[in-house]
Amino acid sequence: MKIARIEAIPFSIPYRKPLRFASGEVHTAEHVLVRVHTDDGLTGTAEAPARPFTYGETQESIVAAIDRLFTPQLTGLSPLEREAAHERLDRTVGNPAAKAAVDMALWDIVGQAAGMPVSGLLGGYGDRMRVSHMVGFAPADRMVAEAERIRDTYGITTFKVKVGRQPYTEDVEACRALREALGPGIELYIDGNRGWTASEAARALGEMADLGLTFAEELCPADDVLGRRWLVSRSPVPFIADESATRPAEVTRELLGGSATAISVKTARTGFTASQRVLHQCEGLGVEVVMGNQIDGQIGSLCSVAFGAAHRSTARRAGELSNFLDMSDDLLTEPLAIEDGALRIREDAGLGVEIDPEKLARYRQDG
Ligand code: MUC
Ligand code: MG
Repeated sequence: MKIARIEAIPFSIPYRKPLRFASGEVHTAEHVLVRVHTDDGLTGTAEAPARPFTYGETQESIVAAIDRLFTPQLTGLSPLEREAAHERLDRTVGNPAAKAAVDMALWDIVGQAAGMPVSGLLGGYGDRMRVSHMVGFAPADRMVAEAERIRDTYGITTFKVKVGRQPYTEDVEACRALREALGPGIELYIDGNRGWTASEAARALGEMADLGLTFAEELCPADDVLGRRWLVSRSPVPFIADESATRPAEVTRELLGGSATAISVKTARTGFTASQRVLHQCEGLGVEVVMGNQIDGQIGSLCSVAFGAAHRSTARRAGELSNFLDMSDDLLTEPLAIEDGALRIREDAGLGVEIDPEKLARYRQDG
């Protein structure tokens, strides 16, 4: 079985409600559907979300990287030769979402060929993850109303609150309002997307000391090297590296440099192969991990839950799996459903991704 061709199809689906955070905002899911076809008729599927504010990739650059660089390099390899595939992909620097989608599509093919679910091949720990919902910027009362709606509708009891606004007191107020409205049984953690300085973050953490936060993520830029170390050494809770730790070498640098004490694992940027490396690094070093969300659609969320449910250390916490709820539509024939606060993996061979051709025709951008 050989890789015969790879399709990179840009598609755009509007959000019902935009997500706003310190490094940007998303109004439309501008993603790329990646389909790896083999010479014996199997097709592996994944999606790459363009996140210029995090990785510099755009929908156009993802399509170009796959069409011009990766397809010629991978054609003719077996989907089992993933190590060789990565050696070739790594000849190009950057482009994490494009590479991750190709990697996950290859795993989808391997699962289909073996007649087994990818989640089982990765580790098979469980069949679901509890879900953590991301609450974006809005006035405090609207953030509270959203969290209550999500709790009441889906049974979700873990929330990641976007912070990093100026002045930081607006975020402190929002977090306090969330804690007061939701009560002590709800888990809250915060993500600053580099929006504060180290001193602002330290003051904000001090003012939120009584709110029982579990984690703090990327409150200030990792590029402010000494300020960030200073902040992390004083943080009362584990400090998650997300966009500063996008590959195994960066994970090592951030953790050993004292710039982080926990890691966000995102299949949208490290696929399954490198996500496992990151996870094993974290397990070996003894730091906690969170399954993060790259504002994924349903295909991406299915990939995240396949990975997160497969491993003990990711499955023990709620994973960020609910951003797709804000999209006005998606491409799967059978939509994902969050029930009792959890998202289940699909038990089909491979990833269980089936694309609705009419929806793809409606949302694709390549004519
Ligand atoms: C997150 O965890 O930061 C926002 C920007 C991005 O790259 O991912 C999202 C969520
Ligand atoms: Mg983050």
